[in-house]
Amino acid sequence: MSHPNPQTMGQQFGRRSWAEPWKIKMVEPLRMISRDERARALAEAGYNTFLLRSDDVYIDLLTDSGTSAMSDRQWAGMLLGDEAYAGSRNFYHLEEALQHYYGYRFVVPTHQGRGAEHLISQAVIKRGQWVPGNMYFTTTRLHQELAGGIFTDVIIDEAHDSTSMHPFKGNIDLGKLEAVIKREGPEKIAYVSLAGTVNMAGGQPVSMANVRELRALCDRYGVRLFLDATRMVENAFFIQEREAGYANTPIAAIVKEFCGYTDGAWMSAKKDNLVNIGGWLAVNDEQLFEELRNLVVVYEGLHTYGGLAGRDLEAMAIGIAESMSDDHVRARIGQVRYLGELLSDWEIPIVQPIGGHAIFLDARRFYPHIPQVQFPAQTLAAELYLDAGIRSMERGIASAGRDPATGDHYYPKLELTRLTIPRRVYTQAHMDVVAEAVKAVYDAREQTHGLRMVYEPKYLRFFQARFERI
Ligand code: P71
Repeated sequence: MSHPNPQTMGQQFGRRSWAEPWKIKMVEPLRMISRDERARALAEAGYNTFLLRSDDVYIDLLTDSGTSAMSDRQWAGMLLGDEAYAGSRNFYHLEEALQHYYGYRFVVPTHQGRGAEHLISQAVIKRGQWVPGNMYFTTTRLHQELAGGIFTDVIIDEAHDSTSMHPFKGNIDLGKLEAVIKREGPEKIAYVSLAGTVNMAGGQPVSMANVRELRALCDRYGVRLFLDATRMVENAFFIQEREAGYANTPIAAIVKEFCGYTDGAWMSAKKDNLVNIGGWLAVNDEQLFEELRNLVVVYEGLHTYGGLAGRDLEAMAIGIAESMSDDHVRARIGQVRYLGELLSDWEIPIVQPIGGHAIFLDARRFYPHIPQVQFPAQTLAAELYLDAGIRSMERGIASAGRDPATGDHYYPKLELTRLTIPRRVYTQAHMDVVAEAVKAVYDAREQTHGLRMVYEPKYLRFFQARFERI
């Protein structure tokens, strides 16, 4: 059969095609079960994608966390694991990589991001102190609250508007922050909690200008500034692309300059750093480091392994270097953008601009007839699974949880379903299959009803909550 106007996808988008800067050496077979089997699996999982078995999933876009493919070099590094209890050589390799690429002086490994969040929150927050941040992340805010802190959101207003095209929707509103500092007094501020490419805002970046001004503001009041570096490499890509003066600056140099304005960082290495498990905490203040190094032995393990095996530390050290490659980051974000552009060309409501690690479907606009208390984003995640075996994640009212003061739900402005792309795992053909499934679910939107929550656990309820169809 001949085609009237054959075009590659690149040509259809009006550009030369790009390809991933790697080739595949080992494959993992996928399994697709029937629609009836998916309906059964979904009901058994209480309409919660966290409760599905991964064997029942075809394309898994639940998260980019710990789901990356490691390189041949990382796998080779795993065999060089020095499993000594103390002083493993892999720790020193990790320490060197962190000092070299992120620029912090002192390093504490942890088993993953929330291990690091726990330690920094316990070490730095005094009961009743405020923690202003650029939107919240679930585990981050929970650890801040468990340490007695009061989180308050000081992100710019545009971040809460899924249609705003602001290029740096992750920025902190310095006016809002200064108002909190003045109202409470600087001694009541534990630290400013800044995240690169803000996850809950749709993977939206922070500009270099913003962190520079933030540093100046914090210095004026003697307030500390800590960074959630989980997706800071991806944030650097947006600075390179959008901020004047950075077009020819390598990703690695942008990351280092940005981190240089902060007093330290915590990290879920399961994202940017291309490992399946791992995290770290890094600070410049020696006294704080001593405290953290002491705390880590209580909760994670000795300060040279922090809950990880030597081989995990080695894979992380190598992953850090690989993650800083401009080609890698461009291909990674390019793939996310490819999927997003297809969906927005089909006028499917997604958060704009397209962020770094995921496409966020705007469930409010997708299902305008489903009220927020009937979990539109959770509903959309369930429908995508049912249609095509694609697993996504709710990032709306279920994730937001309840206000500890009133007991009522938090009602976040953003009611989103996240299609999160693992790094170096899926091909463009997988993205096409995903796009077509989203389109099919969108076309059937008017016949779709919401959900009611029938089981709600106390902490981070979205992981284990169960729902029924209304
Ligand atoms: C993501 C995750 C993993 C996750 C965590 C909680 C609920 C659902 C999914 C984890 C992050 C993150 C940021 C910005 C800290 C953590 C915790 N994200 N900061 O997006 O995105 O790290 O999972 O290694 O403990 O799917 P950890």
